[in-house]
Amino acid sequence: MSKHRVMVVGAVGSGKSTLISALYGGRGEVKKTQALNYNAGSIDTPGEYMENPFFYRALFATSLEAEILLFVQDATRTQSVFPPGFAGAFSRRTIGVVTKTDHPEADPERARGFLKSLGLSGPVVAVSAYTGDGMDELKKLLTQF
Ligand SMILES: Nc1nc2c(ncn2[C@@H]2O[C@H](COP(=O)(O)OP(=O)(O)OP(=O)(O)O)[C@@H](O)[C@H]2O)c(=O)[nH]1
Ligand SMILES: [Mg+2]
Repeated sequence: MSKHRVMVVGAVGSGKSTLISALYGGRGEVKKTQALNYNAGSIDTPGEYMENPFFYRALFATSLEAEILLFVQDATRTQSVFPPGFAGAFSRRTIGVVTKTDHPEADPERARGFLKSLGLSGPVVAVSAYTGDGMDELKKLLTQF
């Protein structure tokens, strides 16, 4: 795994905590994230921090404690909560992650399209934390950075 600390940002219920659990090994069921959650390798953020501009300042401040930022887009969602160019405003390496590609209603290409307008410095990876699809690619990316 990456020696860098990874911060994960995205909408409520987009699969951030489940992704972190799949990357770093968590215990069983993931609960709703209520506050910034610091771990050795990761910083989990509540979806509300991305959905309410009141919290943007907290995201920017917290990002300074990470080296890589993951911007998560749920493949089942028909909308994006990210303002255009949002990732470009962070002085960190930024990667896009499409989640829940296993879901019957997933549209990974639509999700990729949303992430393209974010101004990411890195690539977009599509994954399923459930099936493990794409997870090796993401892990590899994180070790390369
Ligand atoms: N089908 C499918 N469902 C997933 C996947 N990853 C997460 N989910 C489901 O999506 C829901 C939300 O997952 P969380 O990981 O809690 O989402 P979150 O982004 O951390 O949400 P907040 O903490 O509220 O911001 C849960 O019911 C998960 O089981 C996946 O890869 N596939
Ligand atoms: Mg969470």
